[in-house]
Amino acid sequence: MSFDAAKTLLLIIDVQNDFCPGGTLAVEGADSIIQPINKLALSLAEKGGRIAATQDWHPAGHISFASSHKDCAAGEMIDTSLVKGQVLWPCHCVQGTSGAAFHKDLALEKVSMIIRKGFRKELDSYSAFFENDRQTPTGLEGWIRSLGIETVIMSGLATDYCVFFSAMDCKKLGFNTIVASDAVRGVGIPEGSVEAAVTSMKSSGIEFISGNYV
Ligand code: VGL
Ligand code: ZN
Repeated sequence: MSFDAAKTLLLIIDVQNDFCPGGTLAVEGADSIIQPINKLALSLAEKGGRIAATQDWHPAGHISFASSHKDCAAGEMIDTSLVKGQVLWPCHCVQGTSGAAFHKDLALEKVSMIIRKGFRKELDSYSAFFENDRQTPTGLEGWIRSLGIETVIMSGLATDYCVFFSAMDCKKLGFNTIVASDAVRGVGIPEGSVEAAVTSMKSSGIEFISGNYV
């Protein structure tokens, strides 16, 4: 597969302390994706590509936190007024906290856009393109269209949530969509969700690559 690096965006999804070992919603092996992401970012930037990062950015008492609901535990699913089937999570990525900060080893120099999502108390956002009502845009689509981006490479956390929803939206929007397999990790809640996400991404025509491909 070939793509024009100058028309390619690397999207670094939610590489934040709360999703890394020691965080409140730690993804196993999350720290092992940082070097592959940094390498990709540096080589893509050298070839004229663009780099954007997302940050999960919730207000305290966010609707996706189990602690915001009476008698609910993390891992349960509820229906909210805006979203059917909202998974409840431990409190994570609260705006301005160290848990919401990027991992200290993530190379941010080449990042020219940071999209913060999930900042509305009553609405969660997994995808970097649309919030979980599946309608409210984050602005990423407009930004990359105005730059003439044709290909988006997905990296970061988590394969079965934010990476999955971002990649599926990206493909639906008509961009050539690639997941960098060695630069993503999943949470696996509920069990099997990573495998299910990979299967549906592949059957939607999303490509998977690994190694030194930029
Ligand atoms: C995410 C669960 C809750 C993610 C964000 O980044 O995949 N997962 N909030
Ligand atoms: Zn979140």
